[in-house]
Amino acid sequence: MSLDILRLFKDRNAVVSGEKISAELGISRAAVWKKIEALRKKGFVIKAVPSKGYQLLHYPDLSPEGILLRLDSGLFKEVLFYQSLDSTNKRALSLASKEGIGSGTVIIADSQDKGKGRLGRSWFSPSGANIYMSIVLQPEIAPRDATLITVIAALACAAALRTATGLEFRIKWPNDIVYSGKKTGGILTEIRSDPDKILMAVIGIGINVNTGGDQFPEELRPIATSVRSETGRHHSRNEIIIGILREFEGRYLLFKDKGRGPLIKELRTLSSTIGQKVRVIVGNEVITGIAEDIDDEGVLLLRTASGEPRRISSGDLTMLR
Ligand code: BT5
Repeated sequence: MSLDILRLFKDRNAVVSGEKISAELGISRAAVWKKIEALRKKGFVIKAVPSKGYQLLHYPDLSPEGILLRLDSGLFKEVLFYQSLDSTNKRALSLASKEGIGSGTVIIADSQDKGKGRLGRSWFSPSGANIYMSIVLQPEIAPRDATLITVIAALACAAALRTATGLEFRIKWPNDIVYSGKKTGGILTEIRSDPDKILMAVIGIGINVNTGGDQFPEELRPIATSVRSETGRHHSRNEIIIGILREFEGRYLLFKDKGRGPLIKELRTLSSTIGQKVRVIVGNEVITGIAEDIDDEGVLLLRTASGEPRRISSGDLTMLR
């Protein structure tokens, strides 16, 4: 990564002289020029200002350097970027178990050819448009609070998308980010755990950012949407990723400080599920009823047509009209 040279461009629009870069990094002017060229090849737009130096005008749309430099985080320490992966979750799990990558590593890919949903389903993951990322975390959370990790991620996604677009994205229990009833993003949290301790959580986040509505496969068109389809404009993936990670960190610290109360309160406000008639599939059972509330553990409280109350901690939910 070229973090050393990029740090010198941290002040937006600053013109940094070749001389300064060369002195700060302890390299020759020719080596500076090579580094600038290498950055340009990666998609950084760097203007040469005659007799003054260089000005960084644009980061590439997806750049681990740009994320790390602007994140300034105590939680996220490393960003690994891949042009293409089978699945960022799969890579995260294998790096965590075989190479011991640390808590706070974020894995991002431009495309996935085996993007995973829950229960063996697949996640449509074309290149050049969307966010596919996995956060590796050793959370200080008891296993009974594991569902809270997905809640924190979903709230972070909704908040970051709201900031980027001004639109109110909502959360469809338990793991969907939706806008006007269509799925914009999904979360897949995978946990390795002892009975009393979460050893490792991999939090996979997929967000449709710039895929056009007609680029979704036919079967997804009625149920999926992208940020661009809703706002009518292109969005920077880096901006949204930085937003998600900042919002995630804020809520994770809030949880450690104040417990689940504030998170569940926010979830109830943003839930597209509460008050709706729904069908939930839990294993082989199909339960239909009104989703009445989400309790303090993130469990869905449902009342069936016969008036029976049910507590559902995980399942596949469809809204019924
Ligand atoms: C999810 O599963 O919603 C979790 C998706 C997590 C994807 C991320 S991408 C980064 C990380 N690495 C991975 O390999 N996965 C994670 P689920 O609730 O099971 O929903 C899956 C269903 O959503 C599919 O069966 C389709 O109906 C639908 N679907 C697939 N791709 C979609 C897309 N791009 N946008 C909207 N809906 C989609």
